[in-house]
Amino acid sequence: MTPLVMGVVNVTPDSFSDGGLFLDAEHAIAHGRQLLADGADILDVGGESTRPGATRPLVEEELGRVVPVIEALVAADATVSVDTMRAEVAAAALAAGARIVNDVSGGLADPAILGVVADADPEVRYVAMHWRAHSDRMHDFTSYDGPVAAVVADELRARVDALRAAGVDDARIVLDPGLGFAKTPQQNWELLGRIGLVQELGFPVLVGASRKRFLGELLAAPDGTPRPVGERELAHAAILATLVFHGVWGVRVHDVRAARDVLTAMERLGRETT
Ligand code: PMM
Repeated sequence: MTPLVMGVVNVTPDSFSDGGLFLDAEHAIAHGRQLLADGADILDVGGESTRPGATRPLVEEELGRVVPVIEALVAADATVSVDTMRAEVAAAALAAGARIVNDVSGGLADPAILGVVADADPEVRYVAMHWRAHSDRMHDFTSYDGPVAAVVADELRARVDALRAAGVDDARIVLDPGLGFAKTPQQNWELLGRIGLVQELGFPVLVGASRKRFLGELLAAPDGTPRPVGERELAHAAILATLVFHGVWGVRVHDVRAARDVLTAMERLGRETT
């Protein structure tokens, strides 16, 4: 089965413009429309950067960033997910037409988000990502008491327990190993190599490897300079192909066109090799 392609629409302040919120939203909407045209199945709209070291926006800032963009992309017939850790933002996003809550903290940052999901339309899905701490501190949490994939699976199982306790049906839950979140590059590779341990929990799995630092480090120049963000796509394509073989539910990517090319070629080849 071909995984769903989730395209990333970041609505964080645009360092190339001083046009303020309106221009940031306009850019994000245009970008989302482009990703739809490129073949995205889902658009993941986020107003908080979770890059390593990032500090958090105020809840009002996050709301002001994501809600207008979600409304516009829903109006363009997109299936929208909201990338947020906050209950208040999740509720506003669902009211604006989002169908998936993508919570990188798996409900740990703001446990009230689980109640928001439980009370939402039963078709609304929830992505619980593996997470240990906010981005400004996550590097202090890379110690795993055992093989990283096994510990991540255990900690995700605990998130499933919390979701069930909050009244969220299993059919609505998607799990994500959280590449790059409280993980060293080595741990990201181990997790990818043993993604089956996460899949064995019995839920659909989403994976976001696109443009992440561990790829920049893998492809670093001899002097150690990481490969620039825009030049990591071929390595990412190899990871996508592996994830297809593992049968993941979805992939979260920045370059939808490139991801779609990989999936299209694999589908075509698959028709000859059955
Ligand atoms: N990674 C980022 C943000 N949101 N959501 C999910 N479900 N999985 C991820 O791996 C994930 C995410 C950070 O990456 P970005 O800054 O490149 O968007």
